[in-house]
Amino acid sequence: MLETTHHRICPLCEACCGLEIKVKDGAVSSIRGHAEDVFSAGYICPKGVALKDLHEDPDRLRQPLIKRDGVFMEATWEEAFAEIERRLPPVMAAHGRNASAIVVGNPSAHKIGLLTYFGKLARALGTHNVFSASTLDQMPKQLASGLMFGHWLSVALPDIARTQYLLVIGANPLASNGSMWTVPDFKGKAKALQARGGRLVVIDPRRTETAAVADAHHFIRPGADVFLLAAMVHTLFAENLVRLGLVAQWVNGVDEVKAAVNPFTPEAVAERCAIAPETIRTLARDLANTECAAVYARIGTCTQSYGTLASWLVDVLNVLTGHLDAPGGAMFAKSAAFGSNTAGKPGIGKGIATGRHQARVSGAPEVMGELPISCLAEEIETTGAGQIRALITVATNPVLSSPNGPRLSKALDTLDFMVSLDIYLNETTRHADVILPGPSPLEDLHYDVAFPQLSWRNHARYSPPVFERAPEQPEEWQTMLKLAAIVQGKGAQVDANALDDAQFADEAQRLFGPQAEAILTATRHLKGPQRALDVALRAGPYGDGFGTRPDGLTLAKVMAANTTGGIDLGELQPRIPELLRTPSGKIELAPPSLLADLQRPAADLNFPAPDLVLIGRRDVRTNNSWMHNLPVLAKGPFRCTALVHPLDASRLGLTDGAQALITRDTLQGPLSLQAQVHVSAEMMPGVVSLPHGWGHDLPGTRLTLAAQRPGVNLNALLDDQQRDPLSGTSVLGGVGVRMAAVS
Ligand SMILES: Nc1nc2c(c(=O)[nH]1)N[C@H]1C(S)=C(S)[C@@H](COP(=O)(O)OP(=O)(O)OC[C@H]3O[C@@H](n4cnc5c(=O)[nH]c(N)nc54)[C@H](O)[C@@H]3O)O[C@H]1N2
Ligand SMILES: Nc1nc2c(c(=O)[nH]1)N[C@H]1C(S)=C(S)[C@@H](COP(=O)(O)OP(=O)(O)OC[C@H]3O[C@@H](n4cnc5c(=O)[nH]c(N)nc54)[C@H](O)[C@@H]3O)O[C@H]1N2
Ligand code: SF4
Ligand SMILES: [Mo]
Repeated sequence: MLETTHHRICPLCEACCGLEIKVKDGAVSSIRGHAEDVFSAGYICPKGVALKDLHEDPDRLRQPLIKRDGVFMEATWEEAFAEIERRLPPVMAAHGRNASAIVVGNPSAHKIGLLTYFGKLARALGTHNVFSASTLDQMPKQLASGLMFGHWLSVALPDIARTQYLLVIGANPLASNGSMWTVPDFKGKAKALQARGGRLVVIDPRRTETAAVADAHHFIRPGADVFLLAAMVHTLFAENLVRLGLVAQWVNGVDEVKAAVNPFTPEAVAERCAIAPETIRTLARDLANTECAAVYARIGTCTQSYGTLASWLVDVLNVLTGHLDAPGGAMFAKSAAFGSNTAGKPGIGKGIATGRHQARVSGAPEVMGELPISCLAEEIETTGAGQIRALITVATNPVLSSPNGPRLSKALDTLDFMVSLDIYLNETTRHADVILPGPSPLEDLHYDVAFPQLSWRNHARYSPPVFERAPEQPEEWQTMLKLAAIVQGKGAQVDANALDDAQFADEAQRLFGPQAEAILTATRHLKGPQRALDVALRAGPYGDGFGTRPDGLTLAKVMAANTTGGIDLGELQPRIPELLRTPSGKIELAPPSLLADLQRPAADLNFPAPDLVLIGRRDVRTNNSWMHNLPVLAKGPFRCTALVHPLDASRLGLTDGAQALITRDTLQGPLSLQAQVHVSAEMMPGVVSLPHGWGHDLPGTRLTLAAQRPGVNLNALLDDQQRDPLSGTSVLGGVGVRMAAVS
């Protein structure tokens, strides 16, 4: 048979690379980067190639599973929905809406169906118990950005194409391919930056792959970023380096920031960060004195006790050095569709609110409509009104991805009912009563809803499915709508398409009023996320306005550009003041809640360093917990190793390749796991690095290959009670541990 060529955006990580996929005899014959892609220009990493393995993985679920007497049996879709209808609504009827909970995980950010329909399911449940991987990840950045700029998704990112100085803190884009910053081929772009005389500087407790290509790298004591950043801000004021630049007339709160960082002199923080005062000053001066410069920080600065403060201070530095919203500085993308910061009145808004309700057991405040995922186990365990008894998980594996996974695992077994939308029977979904699989990514259409809002360059790219779905396999948005209908008492028999049509007609009426009729007519040939996408593109900032701007974008135009690599919408453009949605219409440099929270690090300045602390790590051939079952990624050296500096190895009697016990002491007694040691001068002395997402040796899963080299679960050692109090984000690094050789 003839070989056919397909162009597909990779849905596996935030880089959103355009791929060229060849198909012969019904199977993938090759996957490579699509050289003509306007955004990624042919870049690909090994995970993109692994889409073939994912599509063909015999362990990937292709049919629903129902657990009967503790054993999973394959079932039809009709049987699965009937089982859910039989068991879920009664729990909610007996115990109230908050007795149900929903958790959504990382892959949902990459799926238009899951992302645009998740809200409908959550609203149908009507529960306060909404959790996501965001509170293991970027919530601090979103909270800080929301407080400063008025919208959760107005996140500034480096204009890498034009910058001359890039300071990267707690991120390793050479392994992760970038996060909260969609930047395929970071390495190529960093090299181009250096070739034009610019500099890349990295702050990380490990000499990472990114640090290795940087012009300078400084170790930092884990968890100490807030001190470094505050001292850099202090230096700007002390040395009269503050220049607000283009955004000057739109900034509130400069004097308040100056007063607030007063205690954080370079001398005061140096020991806490393990960075010399003169180095801190040089970092601040270089940032201020380079015309085009930006600070970018990521997960290493988020998943720590001062995550929101650190995320905020990053943009305080960008603002005070005149780099915010300036070409070559830290800018804002403007997406073609679903750009939440292009909606509504430009330049002013309601801002964001938190704490509209609280977690029942801990009292942790709601943030962005969610409660901290680390509260999930205690909310299931603790009896009383509002105790969680029924759970829906959507593309998430919190038994491995959340701190204190073993506790959560036990709690899940006590639920009255659990449904998982997932493509594997894994450490979390084994606890479900019903598992509903999504189609293979290659059977799904693709348009990135989230990442164009975080992209290094503006673009619009759509991919049709490469393969047809099996006739009985629903799209995931249909599954979500069905679940929503079941909990709303509309019955499992309801037709998802008809329901979607009715809901769309209502929404069009609400959003477009008198124009709604014309919009319904114009989109009559579409359904589901495709229809939502057409409306979003046409009503969006580059859209055709349903005919009022005939040259503008439509879904048809974006679809037609699929084979030629999508539509380029140009380099980042200044967006202030139009982007702002704060009530003042200004950038709030000094949000009161953040100034108040600075009391915590001020009190913590002289906290002594534990002898040894644990941090995490990513490898380019992994993706959190769920890609260890794919042959092309699983091969090669064992990756779940504990990296230890030679000085620590010798003082602790650890040898390369040998096993060691890593122990964290808790009030309830010691918690330990055993890992293979790799002695490496990459590490900062006193810091050990172990990746997360491993520990595939639990019973009852169906992950044949992953189970052969299971690794250990870092999160079995971490504490589910340690959070950044503002964002609810878990502390996943900088935790004091002991290490000893296993004899
Ligand atoms: N210690 C420590 N813990 C961490 C981190 C860390 O750095 N250190 N990182 C944290 C971060 S940043 C994140 S984002 C979280 C991730 O946390 P999670 O989202 O809970 O974890 P993943 O491993 O990404 O699990 C994804 C799940 O989605 C399923 N899946 C994959 N594709 C699809 C699909 O198309 N449809 C459906 N329905 N399901 C699918 C997979 O089988 C898997 O069960 O982990 C966090 N945990
Ligand atoms: N290959 C691969 N790619 C991925 C993923 C994956 O699992 N594998 N996961 C995806 C997800 S969900 C996310 S959120 C992104 C994350 O993307 P990144 O933020 O780039 O993630 P990491 O590679 O973990 O880099 C974090 C760095 O922070 C350092 N660090 C740890 N603690 C501290 C600290 O206290 N301070 C400072 N300054 N640094 C610290 C670590 O040594 C590490 O080098 O990656 C995404 N991409
Ligand atoms: S970097 Fe790799 S995993 Fe990420 S989008 Fe590109 S090919 Fe896919
Ligand atoms: Mo993440």
